[in-house]
Amino acid sequence: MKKIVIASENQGKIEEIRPHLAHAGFEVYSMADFDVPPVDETGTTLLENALIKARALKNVTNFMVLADDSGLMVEALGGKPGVYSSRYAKHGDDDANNQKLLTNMADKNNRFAQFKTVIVIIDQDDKEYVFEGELSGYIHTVLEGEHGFGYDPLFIPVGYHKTLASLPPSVKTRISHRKQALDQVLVFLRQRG
Ligand code: ITT
Repeated sequence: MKKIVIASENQGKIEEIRPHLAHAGFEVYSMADFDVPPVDETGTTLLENALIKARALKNVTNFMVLADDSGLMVEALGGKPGVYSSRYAKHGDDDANNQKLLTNMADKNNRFAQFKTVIVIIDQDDKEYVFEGELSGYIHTVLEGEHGFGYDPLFIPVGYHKTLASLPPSVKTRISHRKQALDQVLVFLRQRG
């Protein structure tokens, strides 16, 4: 069976990616199955950070690897938290990040934002491939919903009236930034056979 490793420690992210790869016929592993030295995400773009994570994992396995770097770009905040989305608040957990975002958006009328995902695949021949996806929406004024992870309780996708965390998970599965990028990954993997 073909094998692939997801270069992530974010369980929410892994659970969104894993079923699609499994469905495509892969035996799916994550970084936790390997002994990977701590990775510093020192890049200034999502692509740089996805490459850093993918290459660090590729150093310790011959399997194909997949890394996802994502961020929330908020227009009224000049694109922040952006590439620093996971470390926006000092303590960097989801609750602290969401509270900081709410505080910084308190006086903002323009609530437009985009989730962006860059996925990097490194194959068995060390060739690197890049895929991107995005989802446009608005930052809500209160936290709402229990599904998903990260900024999902604050993000209302364009065309909807509830946050991603309040909508049925099947909606995020269908429309998310990650799914847009993954759809391209799946076509790529299918074509390679
Ligand atoms: P890995 O690097 O181990 O994959 P991470 O959580 O650090 O995990 P990122 O560097 O890509 O992942 O940081 C993305 C940040 O944006 C992080 O705070 C996430 O919670 C948030 N985020 C990413 N995708 C999201 C999504 O689909 N919905 C809500 N928040 C998301």
